[in-house]
Amino acid sequence: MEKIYAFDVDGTLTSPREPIKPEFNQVFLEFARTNLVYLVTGSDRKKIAQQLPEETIDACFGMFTCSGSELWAGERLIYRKEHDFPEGLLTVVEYLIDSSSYEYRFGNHIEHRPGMLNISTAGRNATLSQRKAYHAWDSIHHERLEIVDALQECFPMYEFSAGGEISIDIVPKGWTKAVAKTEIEQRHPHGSITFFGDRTGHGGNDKPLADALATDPRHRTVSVGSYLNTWALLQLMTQRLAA
Ligand code: M1P
Repeated sequence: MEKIYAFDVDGTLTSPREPIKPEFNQVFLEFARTNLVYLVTGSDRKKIAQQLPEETIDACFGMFTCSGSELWAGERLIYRKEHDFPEGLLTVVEYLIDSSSYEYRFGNHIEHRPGMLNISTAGRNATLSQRKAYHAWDSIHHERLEIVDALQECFPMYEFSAGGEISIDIVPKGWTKAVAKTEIEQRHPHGSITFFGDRTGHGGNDKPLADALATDPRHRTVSVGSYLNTWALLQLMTQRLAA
């Protein structure tokens, strides 16, 4: 059976929004060159290119961005799905951002991406230290999970998930990372998929893919705590595959 490996990026190959560590990149690049690897991220291509070298993206068989609304092979766009989000949803999102009890706002609170919205009460213009401060606050106050649950109740035709450190991804129902399973299976009907993700729990944006993979015994999900876990596992797997 063809072995396929799929990796989330933020929190799984890198710290959220940070570049991959050069030493880990060497390990991952070698793994991607010798195995069939896909990336599956909520982020867009521009952001991932700030975090992974182009040669690493190129070494992967494909990269699903915007939660599976785009598929890239290196710099070639294979497909893109778009969606117009309704005014009503945007109004509620604006209200929730305005009424957040987090005391700082850094700008760029609603980002439109192909097939998805990314929203953040702190704002995407937060610097690395500002995003870490919000993330620490959110870990205590659980604002993002509360917003996810509230929006999910009001808008059942959409799916909401907390991805990286400061934001929430919004997609039309079914346009989650689970799309990657369907797309990979179409391209590799006899493949077994092993997916590495850090947000596989309640409200996390890796959960829909992990849940979809769990319906088929050929596939499995490895939940990691950070890129350091992924790094250690890849080193172990590389040694085993070589033995
Ligand atoms: O890939 C995980 C998430 O990474 C970013 O999240 P944040 O800015 O909150 O750390 C975003 O690009 C988000 O869309 C993505 O899901």
